[in-house]
Amino acid sequence: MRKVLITGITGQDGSYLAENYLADGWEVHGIVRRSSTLARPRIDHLFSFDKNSGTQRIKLHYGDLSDFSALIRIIDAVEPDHVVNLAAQSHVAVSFEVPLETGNIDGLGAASILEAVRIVNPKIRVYQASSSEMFGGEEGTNSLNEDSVFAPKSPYAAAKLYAHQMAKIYRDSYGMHISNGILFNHESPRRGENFVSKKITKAVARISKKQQLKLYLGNINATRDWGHARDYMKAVRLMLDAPTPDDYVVATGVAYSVEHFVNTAFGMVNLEVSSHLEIDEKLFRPNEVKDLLGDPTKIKSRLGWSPETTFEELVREMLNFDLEYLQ
Ligand code: NAP
Ligand code: G4F
Repeated sequence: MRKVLITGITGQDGSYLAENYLADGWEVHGIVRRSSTLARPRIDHLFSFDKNSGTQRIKLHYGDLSDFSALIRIIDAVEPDHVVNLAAQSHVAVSFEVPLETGNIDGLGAASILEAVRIVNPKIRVYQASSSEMFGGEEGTNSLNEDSVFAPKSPYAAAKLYAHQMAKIYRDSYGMHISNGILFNHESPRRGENFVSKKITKAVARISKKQQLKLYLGNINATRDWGHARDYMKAVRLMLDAPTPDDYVVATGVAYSVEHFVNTAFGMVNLEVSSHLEIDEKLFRPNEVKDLLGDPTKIKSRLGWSPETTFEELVREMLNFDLEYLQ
């Protein structure tokens, strides 16, 4: 049975990617940090037993991206065919609060994964979760592709760019099968609650049920190219299964403002935005990535990937989930 080792398996993307591999018959291994609770709400539903063999096809291992010895030990013991590095301190605004931790995990932690794979077995295929944040997104930027210039604006983006370059260096120097996915924003009902999409849909659901009065946001003029995490994890699989490794932008090719997201979500429950939205200066970032729009031409033409979920379908799915949760 083929095996994948996923770091960040408890996160939004990790949960969809684990489902994707399990559906394909793979054995899925995940690295998890020890925490004071055992609840892992995004992956708890995956712990079902394989009906034929009676064996569990998802297995968790304690580790941390800052612990190189654990990474070596786990990769050596699991003997995976694929290693997917999704683990990160993934919040841009928070990276200004914890810049060193962000650099340690998102930058050096990613390099540790590459070095551990090289030492244990350089034939293992690797995916590194790069980010559109690396582009910096100046106002009015045209659509961004694999050849666009990187200009990171946050500790998060700088750490991701270091990891991105290290992945290329390991690929070119050692002939390893390592791909960087430069993913633009992707959301889902499982999105972390302090990202703007989930903050909006959760607040709109609560306001519509009279459990909350106001939604406080920062810069609502920023634009983002929003897709669905489930679709984007299919792109990750295509990169890992491709005969040769490469770097790919993954995006929808359409961007909307945060304000448009707010209007769409409030419109779905027939509520007036102006009565509920407040702008809070404290939520503005020290350095804002204004506009991000991706050009997915390369992955469409070379790997045949296309987004399957429209912006309206994404907002609807997130809002319905949050409404049902309240019931
Ligand atoms: P997420 O929901 O925040 O998940 C992050 C995962 O990393 C969690 O499983 C978390 O574990 C784990 N983690 C954090 N620090 C760790 C450490 N020191 N050691 C081991 N594991 C650690 O993020 P996501 O949205 O799924 O994103 C997945 C990856 O794609 C991240 O690298 C992110 O930066 C990148 N990315 C995301 C987007 C997007 O729009 N979602 C776009 C581009 C790139 P806990 O559950 O214990 O916290
Ligand atoms: O949802 P966000 O926090 O996502 P952001 O900063 O674009 O980062 C996400 O996407 C990146 C890919 O481009 C990933 F690499 C990264 O890991 C993460 O998944 O903010 C989106 C926009 C920003 O312009 C922000 O300033 O929304 C704006 N915003 C306005 N008010 C807010 C808020 N963002 C958050 N989180 N909270 C607010 O109250």
